[in-house]
Amino acid sequence: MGKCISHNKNEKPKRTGGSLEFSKEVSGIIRYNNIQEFYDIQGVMGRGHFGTVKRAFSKDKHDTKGYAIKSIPKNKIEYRLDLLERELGLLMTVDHPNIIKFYEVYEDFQYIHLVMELCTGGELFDQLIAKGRYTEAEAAKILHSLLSAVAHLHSLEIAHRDLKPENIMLSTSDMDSDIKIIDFGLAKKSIEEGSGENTVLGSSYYVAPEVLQNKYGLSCDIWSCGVILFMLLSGKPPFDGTSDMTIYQQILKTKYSTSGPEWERISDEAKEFVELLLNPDSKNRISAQAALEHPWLNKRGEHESQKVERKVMKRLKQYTHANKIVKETMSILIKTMKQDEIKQLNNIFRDLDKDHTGFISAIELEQGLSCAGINLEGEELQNLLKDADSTGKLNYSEFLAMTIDRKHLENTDSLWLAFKYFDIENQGYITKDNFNNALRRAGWELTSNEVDEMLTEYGLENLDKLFFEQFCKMFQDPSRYGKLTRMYTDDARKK
Ligand code: PIT
Repeated sequence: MGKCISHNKNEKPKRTGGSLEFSKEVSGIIRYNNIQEFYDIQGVMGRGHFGTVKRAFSKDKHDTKGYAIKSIPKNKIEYRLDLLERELGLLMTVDHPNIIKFYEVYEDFQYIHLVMELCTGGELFDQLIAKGRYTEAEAAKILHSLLSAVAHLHSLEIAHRDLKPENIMLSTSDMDSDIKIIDFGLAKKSIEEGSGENTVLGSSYYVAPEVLQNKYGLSCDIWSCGVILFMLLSGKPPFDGTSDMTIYQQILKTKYSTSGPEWERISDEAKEFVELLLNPDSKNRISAQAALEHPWLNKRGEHESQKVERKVMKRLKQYTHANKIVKETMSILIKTMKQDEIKQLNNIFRDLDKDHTGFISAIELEQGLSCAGINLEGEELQNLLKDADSTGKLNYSEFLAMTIDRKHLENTDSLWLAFKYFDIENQGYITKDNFNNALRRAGWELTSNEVDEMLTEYGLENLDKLFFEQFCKMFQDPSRYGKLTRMYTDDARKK
């Protein structure tokens, strides 16, 4: 650290010298290509910790989804590389419908660019100012999403430490848009409860009293959720003042009131919930997991997941019969899907995740399937989870890959993007090596015999080049897709 960074624009990019020295884990994912070749970067959407966030579109015209790119000037972070590394590491770890999705990272001479999911609805903060206050049902919906994201973070022992309406984005500009937590610049893994960090973090209104006293843990996020809820319901902060100092004094007194005129029409259940979140005793404050069981959150109203559940669960069952190329292609395709297409799946995911960890266990999956009238035999269920990953649980991205509508596999525009992912050298065709490498990148271990076997299924046994047309045929002939892939999985199971 403290290394000199060259800003000489004529110098050719190289991995050492001008580049920052990240740990192995993080440096493995950094791309040193010119980001402008891949993205058309447009206007500024916001400013966060170090750097600006701009809206961007992929240069691939088949990918119309849109992205948010946060560009951090390297000269601002050279002394705090550890912080950026921590932020990247955390963004790579988390995986939840209400947490901003992180796609890739580029480094050039002047900047580190983080490519992230695009939220087009702006900050919850701006909406709060425009609206003044929310109905209980609207506030309950926001708190439910917020707390399920926090429960996921806390299950990974990650504290966000800077939850505030400025760091909560609305996914779309729809009235009932879901929320996404952003900005992991202050987030930290494994802070011991009550240990503190010798720094006062976060914005003054939302800071927990124990943070000011420098002995805090994960539960400081719950306090911030309490302040946010207080503001959503009443339009006012619980602890106010004319300066940071006077606000801190109020917070340390931990006295607030839910009895002013703003609270007259608010239910007792809501007030009780606010009090549970704003418990001054951080050790006994309600956990995110327990808060999600609070009856007030049922006020958010019924969503539509029941109707689609059976269809989604059927797709999940079908997934066990798909081969690895199909599976990997589906996981590539979810990257390019727009938020409105996956909104229902988000609800179903949260419904299935009964213990609110952001992972679906074998028991939760079995219960979900049987509620939808689908019975999976023990072995089939185990296979489904084994495919997902080694932990025996499904995470959010895996769940999406398994349940997206198969119609995406029939759409040539989507398939083109997947094809390009396999064709990493941009040759216009895919070789067996490309397949193998792409599958390995995604964590599938296949021998060259197994790849041959898979290609034989499609009548492509003597292939050394697979062109786009043939690639599409692999997905677009459902009779063959069904029968042949089943043969393959049966075979594989015998091994
Ligand atoms: C926006 C719009 C959008 C995403 C973001 C901001 C993301 C910001 C962000 C900043 C971080 C971080 C994660 C996400 O760790 O679609 O205005 O520092």
